Amino acid sequence: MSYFDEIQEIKYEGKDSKNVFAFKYYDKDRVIDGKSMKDHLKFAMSWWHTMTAELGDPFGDPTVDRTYGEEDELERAFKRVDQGFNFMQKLGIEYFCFHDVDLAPQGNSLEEFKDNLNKVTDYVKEKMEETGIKLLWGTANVFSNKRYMHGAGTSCQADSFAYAASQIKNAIDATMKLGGKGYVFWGGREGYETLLNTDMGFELDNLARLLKMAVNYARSKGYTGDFYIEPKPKEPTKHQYDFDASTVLAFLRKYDLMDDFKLNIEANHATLAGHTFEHELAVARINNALGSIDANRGDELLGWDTDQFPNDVKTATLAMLELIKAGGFTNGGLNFDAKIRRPSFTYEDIVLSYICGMDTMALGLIKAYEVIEDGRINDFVEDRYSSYKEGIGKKIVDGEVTLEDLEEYTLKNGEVNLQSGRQEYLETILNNIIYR
Ligand code: XUL
Ligand code: CO
Repeated sequence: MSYFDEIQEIKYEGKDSKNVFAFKYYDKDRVIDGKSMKDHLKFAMSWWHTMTAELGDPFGDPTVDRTYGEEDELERAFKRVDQGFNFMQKLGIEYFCFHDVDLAPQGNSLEEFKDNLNKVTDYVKEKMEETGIKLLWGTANVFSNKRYMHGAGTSCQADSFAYAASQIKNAIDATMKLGGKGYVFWGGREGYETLLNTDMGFELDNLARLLKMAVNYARSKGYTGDFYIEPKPKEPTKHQYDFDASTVLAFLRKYDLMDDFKLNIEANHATLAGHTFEHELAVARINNALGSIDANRGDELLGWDTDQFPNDVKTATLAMLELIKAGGFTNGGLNFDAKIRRPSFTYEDIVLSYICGMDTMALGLIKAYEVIEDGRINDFVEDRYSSYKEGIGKKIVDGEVTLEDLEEYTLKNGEVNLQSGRQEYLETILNNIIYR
């Protein structure tokens, strides 16, 4: 098997093309509102599901060959780098993201792992210089190994905390070495199964201690990028501490971490928390904390993380509207932390999934700007709150009235003259724009 070698460069051919190996909407240099599509979207490849995951599930063995023709694990890691850059170049993807364990084999000790990570990142750096491809963010996998069965930063065992801290230190070093402007904490096992054995307050204090150590370390080495927390409500633990955007923001505020952290919002993590993708993005945005986006969706009939590629244009449009309202990405980007289905085990399937995912987000971006240009939805929202622009409403906003003043006002004003929320009108406009 030749992995991604046989796949041609994927080009933009426009919406009438029937070539599945072409973009229909993602025209990377097309300028929208003063910025190219590629700079709006900042697509990033995830190393794990794209280059490493073998598609096993709790009931079945792996279905895909990820050996890259190499028995030796370190050699395999180097081949994977070749193929990863090959893949990104063919798709025109300018960024990638990784967990430490996706890049390099863990060997038999922390020392061996560190050494392997150094060797592989030396090679990755060479490839980055050769191709111009950049690192979006790095992270440490402190959830898969059994030493993290009770958590990493929230483990009841200090040695697990210390091991995780060491891995995080090395992953921060790797991120900085590769010029990354983001470092992600997804709390893989930071949660609990039962309160009968859990001191929740102490575990959260410890998680904050770990995050502070990471910030102090990175800043002392000159790191100027962002740290992100990626909220998720459940899986693998029954109750993940980073449940959703609001929960994470409350945690960051309690422990005084807001200056260094933003959120990395993942579509399906929102769904699992009982929210929409756009809700989570909006919560992040209104708190000035929208950092980066994990685009993969779930399946609303399933209660777990399927990590599928986005293919729903309406969801993508609403998500892109939030991103635009937030002022776009600064250090962040849009990564596909997403995988193909277990029976889709060929390398062609991976390429097709990325093309569809990138086109979905690109069309979402185009449609979001059409919604803005159309103006009717925005005008309606402006008008909906217009009673706060003058009279008693303005006095409320300006803090000029008390409860007594408002009683006096209401006694004179009488019953409220209610206005319709007009959801049907707004949904009609949205459909008209998306499906035209
Ligand atoms: C797991 C998940 C992770 C993070 C990075 O649900 O989303 O892959 O994106 O650790
Ligand atoms: Co994710």
